[in-house]
Amino acid sequence: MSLMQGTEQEIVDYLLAAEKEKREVEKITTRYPSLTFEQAYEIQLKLIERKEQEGHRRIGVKLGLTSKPKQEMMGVHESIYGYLMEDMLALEWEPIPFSGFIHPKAEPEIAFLIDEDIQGTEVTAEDILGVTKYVAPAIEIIDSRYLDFKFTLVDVIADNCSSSKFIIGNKWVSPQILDLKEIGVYMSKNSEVATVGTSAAVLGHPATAVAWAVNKLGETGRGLKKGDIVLSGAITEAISFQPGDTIMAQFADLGSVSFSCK
Ligand code: OOG
Ligand code: MG
Repeated sequence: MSLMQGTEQEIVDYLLAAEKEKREVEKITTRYPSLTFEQAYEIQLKLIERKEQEGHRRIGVKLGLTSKPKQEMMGVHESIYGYLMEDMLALEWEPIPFSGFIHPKAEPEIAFLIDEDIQGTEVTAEDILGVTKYVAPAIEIIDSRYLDFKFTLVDVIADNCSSSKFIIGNKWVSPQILDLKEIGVYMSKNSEVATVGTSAAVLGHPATAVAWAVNKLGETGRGLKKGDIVLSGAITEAISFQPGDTIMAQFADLGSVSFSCK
C-alpha cells in the first residue's frame, strides 16, 4: 500500500531538514511504527527526487549492511541500497570540514565503475563483472540523521542508508585481473590500525552484493546505467573520526585511499 503523499512529504522534509541543519532526530518509526520496507524505499526515492530538484545529480548506487561486521554492528541480517549523489563525492586532497556532519563514521569499500546499462531480476555476479570497467578502493563516510546512529532497517532505508560522502582512490583496476573476493584491507586512523577485514566479508564476493542491488532495483523496473559508480558495502565496521583526524584504507592489490577531516 502506498503511503499518503502528505506523510511521505512530511518525512522527506523532516530528514532533509536534519541533514541540512546537521542535527540528529528521532527515528521515523517512533512516529510511524507500521511503515513497511516498500514504503521506506518510496520515501527514499522521494528524498532523492527532492535532491535532484535542488540541482544535485544522481551518480550511482550504494549498498549497505552487506557484511557480517556491519550487520552485527547494526543488529540486522539484511542488506539495503540507496543512491549516490554528485555532491557526496569528496576528494582525497581536500580536507573535509567536520562542520558538515552530525556524527560521521568511515568505512572501507570497493567501488565499481559500470560501463554498460544493466537491469534485470536474475543478474549474477558474473554479469556484474562483465559490465564493470574498473574497481577502485573507496571510503564511505556515513552520517545517520538519527539519534545516536540507532535505527531499524525501515528508518535507515528512508534516510538513504546514512549516505553522506565518499572518496575514491586513484588506482582503478579491471576486475578481470584480480580476485575480488580475497582483498585484504586495513583502515587506519592517524597511522594506527583501527580495523581490518577482507572483501569476502561482503556477501562472499563484492560483485554478488552489486548483483543483489541490481535485482532489487529490477523489481521496480530500475537498474544501473553506464557511468554509474556503485559502492559495494563496508568490509569492516565503521570508525568514528573527529576534526584533525586522517583516515586511510589500504587494500591488497588495489592500493589505498585516504582523507582528512578539518
Ligand atoms: C547504514 C549504512 C551501511 C554499509 O556500507 O554497510 C553502509 C549504517 O550503517 O548507518 O553504508
Ligand atoms: Mg557503506
